[in-house]
Amino acid sequence: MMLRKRFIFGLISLHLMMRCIGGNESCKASFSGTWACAPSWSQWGGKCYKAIMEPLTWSEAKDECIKMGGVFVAPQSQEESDFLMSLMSPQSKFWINCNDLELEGTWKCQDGTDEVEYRNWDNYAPYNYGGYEDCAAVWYGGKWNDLYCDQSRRAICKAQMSLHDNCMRFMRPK
Ligand SMILES: [Ca+2]
Repeated sequence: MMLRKRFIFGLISLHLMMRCIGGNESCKASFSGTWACAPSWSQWGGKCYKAIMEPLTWSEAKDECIKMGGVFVAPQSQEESDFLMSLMSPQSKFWINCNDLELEGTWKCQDGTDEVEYRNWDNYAPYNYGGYEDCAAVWYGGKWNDLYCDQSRRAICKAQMSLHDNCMRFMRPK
């Protein structure tokens, strides 16, 4: 009897799996779907954002965003910066994708591979304290400060929205 129950349960599970994996008619019918952010990512301005709450070094944060299917964010406007701060608890400091590692004093900010012109340095920053503060973080009041890249801070990743069908699958565009 127990075996029979298991068999029936197995059949039902298999059927449900095939509905989604096999791309049956009900999944195909809604394939046009909607653009959405993957679960646990927050949507803003047509993009998806996720905070990494575990402190990481600047380059670890950059790698982690890629692993998560996104890019390390550098805000492109005050509005985007305000949104990023809302993802963090008040006054939390976090890395952004800006550095002057290549050439001291020449700051490069990138949103993925796109150059970002927006800057929001705090008064007197960047200081280059000690001669090697080469990575930028959002500091008090949303202003930026330069820090040693090997400090551990939180960070935020940004990703494209993905197509979401009624089988709860997300397809990230290439
Ligand atoms: Ca520097």
